[in-house]
Amino acid sequence: MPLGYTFAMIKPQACRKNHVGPILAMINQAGFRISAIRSTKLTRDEAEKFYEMHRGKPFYEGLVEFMSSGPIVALLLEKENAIEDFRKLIGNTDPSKAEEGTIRKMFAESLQRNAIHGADTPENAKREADFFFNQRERY
Ligand code: 3AN
Repeated sequence: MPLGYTFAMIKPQACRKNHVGPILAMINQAGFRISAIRSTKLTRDEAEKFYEMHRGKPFYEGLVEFMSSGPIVALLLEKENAIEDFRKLIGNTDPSKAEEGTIRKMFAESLQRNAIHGADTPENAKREADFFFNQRERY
């Protein structure tokens, strides 16, 4: 299903604050079907690998630390035009710039603790989905 899916991840601070339920409801209301879902805690190594493309950036160390600090919820989401529509639903990386009604506007605390991740290209969506889910976990 080319371009018909995206990968998303609810970040540790949003899980800790019990925002998983409301965020999943917003995702469903926006027309996404949950094709795979798993709650897990990333090891430091896994977080480093997941954010490999940001290695060397000033925020990389803090990001890896934060993303391995508690449970996350990994999601494979199906919808037409999923990547672009999901990026619209979550809003700007920086919550102070995110539009009203977006997930980050509602649940993010800061640029780092911004509640949710959404893949930005088809290549990354595939890489990230394969990182978390095998074929038997996708429905
Ligand atoms: P997005 O998640 O919106 O695609 P990316 O891919 O640029 O944003 O960054 C990945 C993650 O790194 C962001 N979700 C955020 O948690 C963190 N991040 C990005 N830029 C910064 C920054 N300047 N300071 C702290 N954390 C950042």
